[in-house]
This record gives sequence, C-alpha cells and structure tokens, in this order.
Amino acid sequence: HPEPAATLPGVPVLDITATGPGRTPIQQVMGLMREHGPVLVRRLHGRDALFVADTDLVADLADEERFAKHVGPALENVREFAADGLFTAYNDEPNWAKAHDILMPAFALGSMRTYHPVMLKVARRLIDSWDRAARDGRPVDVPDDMTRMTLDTIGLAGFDYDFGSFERAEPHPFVESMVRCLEWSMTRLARTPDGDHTAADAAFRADADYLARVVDDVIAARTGTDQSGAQDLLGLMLSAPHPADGTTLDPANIRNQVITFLIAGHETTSGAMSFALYYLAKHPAVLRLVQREADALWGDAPDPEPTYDDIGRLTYTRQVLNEALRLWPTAAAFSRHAREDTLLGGRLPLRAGQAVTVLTPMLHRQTVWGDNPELFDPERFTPEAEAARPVHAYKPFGTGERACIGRQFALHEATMLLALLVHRYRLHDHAGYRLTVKETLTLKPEGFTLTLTPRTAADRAHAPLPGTAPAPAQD
Ligand code: FDE
Repeated sequence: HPEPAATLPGVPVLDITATGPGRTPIQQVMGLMREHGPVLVRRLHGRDALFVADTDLVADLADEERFAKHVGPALENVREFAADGLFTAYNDEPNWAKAHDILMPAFALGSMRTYHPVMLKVARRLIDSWDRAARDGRPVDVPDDMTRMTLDTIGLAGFDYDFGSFERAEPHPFVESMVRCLEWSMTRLARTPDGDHTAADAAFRADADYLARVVDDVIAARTGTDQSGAQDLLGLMLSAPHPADGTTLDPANIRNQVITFLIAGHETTSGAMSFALYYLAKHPAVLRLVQREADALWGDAPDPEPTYDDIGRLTYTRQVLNEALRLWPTAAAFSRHAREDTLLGGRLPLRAGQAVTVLTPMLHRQTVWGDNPELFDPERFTPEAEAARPVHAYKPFGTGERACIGRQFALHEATMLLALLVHRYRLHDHAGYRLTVKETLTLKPEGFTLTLTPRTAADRAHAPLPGTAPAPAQD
C-alpha cells in the first residue's frame, strides 16, 4: 500500500485524477517534473506514487544493501502474460535466481560472437528492403522496420525461430498481439474504479493466449531433439543444469522466459535505434562523423562484411546510441523498494517495502548534464566525459542485480546496424519530421519516416577522416 504523501516532507503532491494519465503517462510525469522539480508524488484516484529523477536520490536507490527492484503496478500487469520470467519475477521467486544463473553466460560480452552472424544476416534483410525503397523513391517507416529487424534477430539468435518479418506487409501477428498486451498493461493503470472493462480484458486474454501458443510452437520445434550442442537461449534453457543444484528450468518457466525475451529484446532495442536515426537525420555534422567511422572500416565496399571485432571499434557510433538512450531511454522507468525502513537521501522517510519509481528521461536531464540537457551531443559519452560524471547519472539499463541482462546484446545489434545504414545511405528528412513520442510501456518516435539514396564513392570522399586532412602549417 502506498504511504500517504504527508509522510514525505517537502515533496509536492500532484493529483492527476481529473485528466488521468492519458496515453503518454511517462511524458506527463516529465512535464510535472519540469514544473515542480525532480521529486514528486503523483496521485491518481487516491493512490500515490513517488517519482524521483534527482541524481543523489537515484544514487542512493542504487544501494543494493538498502533497496531492491520493485515489481510495481505496470509490471504486475505484464506478469499477467510473462509471469515469473526474468523481467517480471519477484526478487525472492526461486525461478528468478535460477534462470538468471543459467542464462547469464549467454549474455556475457564474449557470447556476442555467437550471435554476430545472425545479427548480420537480419541486418541484411533490412538493407535489402531499404534498397528496394531507395530504388522506388519510397519512404521507409523507421520504427516499423527497426521492429521487424529486432524481432527477427531475437527470434533467430534466441530460439532459432524465423518470424520472417520483412516478407510481410503488416507486422507479424505476434507483434500486434504483444503490442496490444503491453498497451493493455499500460491503460489498465489509468482505469477509473467504476468502469466496465470486461471487453478489454477478454481481448487481452485472447492476445495473451495467442502469444503463449506461438511460443509453445517455438519450444515444440526444439524439444525431443538433442540440445546439448545448441548455444542459443532456448538451447540453454532446455538443457543447461543450474550450476548449484543440477536442475533445469521447468516448461512453464521456459515459456515465460521466451515471451519475456521476445518482448524485452525487441521493443526497447528497436526504439533505441529509431531515436538514434532520428537524431542523426536532424544533426548532419554528427551524421558525418558516424559515416567517417564506418568509412574508415569498410571504405567503398558495396556489401561490407563487419567482423565481431569491428563492432568494438565503432566507438563514436556507440556514443551516438548512448546519447539517444540518454534523451529517450526506451524503458523509461524502473522501480525500487526499501528493504527496511530508511531515509532516502538522508531526508525522505520510507517504510520497508515502499516503492519509488525512477523516471529515467528526467534523471538524464539533471544539472550534471550541463546547461543544455535537451541538446543532442554524443561528446557527452567520450571516455573522459563519462569518467567525470557520477556513475549513477545514467541508467538506461536499470541498476543492480536486476539490471538489463540484454544490454550487450542490444548494443552490439544496434551499433552494427546503425554503422551499416549510415555507410550505405544518405538519410533524408523528407517530411520535416517533428518528434512525437509514442508510449506502449516502451517509447518510440511515432510516424518517423525517411527517404534514402545510396551513398557513392564521391560522398565518401567528401567525408574525409579527421586525421587525413593536411595538418595546419606550424611556425
Ligand atoms: C531488464 C531491463 C531493465 C531493468 C528493469 C527494472 O529494473 O525493472 C531495464 C531498464 C532495461 N532492461 C532496459 C533495456 C533497454 C534496452 C535497449 C534493453 N533493455 C534491451 C534488452 C534486450 C534484451 C534481450 C533485454 N533487454 C532483456 C532484459 C531482461 C531479461 C531483463 C530482466 C533482467 C532481470 O533479471 O531482472 C531486462 N532486460 Fe533490457
């Protein structure tokens, strides 16, 4: 039960019952914080939620001795279809630690070598589709295509299952069901106590059942065959014994994990790439620098063959992604609770179990980011700039032992794709796109389209490497 706000001295209480949270609840709280500061209580139908974005308070919440992940109302709703999968499991549910221990090796940096060829194969599907659009002079829908790419990637890399998203005019029905389930999870938070929601709940149930059926097919295609050599996630889940007790994951939990990875592994990553492309289209000088980095690796090769090690060399491209995830962290909030009664930041009394939600986009706009936090500037992520900043100022992947297990996976996939795209195409902001951020629990730039033309050797010659310009005369 949320504590009454009166126990939090000096924290403004903002009652949004009259308007409700609407379709963009994250951006609503961002707006409230811009007006009232980075610590506030949002009251809805008499229920209070404490939101923070203050750098020091978030650093305190990262203290694992005193705080732990909280499965708040939004994740409780996601539990209706992902149950005890890694993302939505309670800290003390035995399947969390078990699955975490079994799956960690699959997400270590070195494991990306295994996924690299599959990621490249799917990147080429996207490129084939964008080549056709470029030839026909058709715009591409960036977030839709990024979602095709990330779904096929996690499907193939995780479960050797091919969603074939680029062969479909509309998104795979699995995606449509999944997006509706996420929307249900979000809009359910906004319900008035007296409404009738039977129809919405029945539709949700049908979607959730469909997700489970697709996943059961994915699993059935693999069970009964020898999985001991399989290095993907499903292979591990079906065969790898827990290091401590030798047991494997049970079938119901495996289904929950597969749903979890399909959700967690594709919406957030596709949003991150979409925002990065949005900022590149709006910042030609930055675009030129990313192009130079890709050109330095791949020159005029018409179909470059990025190696695993190439991706580690794309440091500026990675800075661009980091900066896009600063302004729009696509998993925009995470919650913590106090393990015992404590004082948050030495001043806000919290009871054991009381929840606090970190609003990441506003954490990423605090004063440690300088005078103009709205400005897109990848220089914020040079090694020197990063070393000069407090460690907890940047949290797009959450914190502590429940932080994102898929971080390296997402960054490897996204860095490679961005570099391949800027190496190949000139990006045209043909519609003078104005950013609107769509919320379906995750964030995406809505209706963002680009037109493309192939880059030529002449384009590449006009983007010389920084080191290749004649040195200024010295005297
Ligand atoms: C997780 C995560 C997180 C945390 C949440 C909380 O705390 O509640 C975050 C913030 C994230 N995640 C974010 C993100 C972003 C991006 C781009 C991503 N993410 C991606 C991905 C991919 C994949 C595969 C994933 N991801 C997955 C995941 C999982 C499973 C989880 C859970 C973990 C545990 O254990 O808990 C996460 N993710 Fe992420």
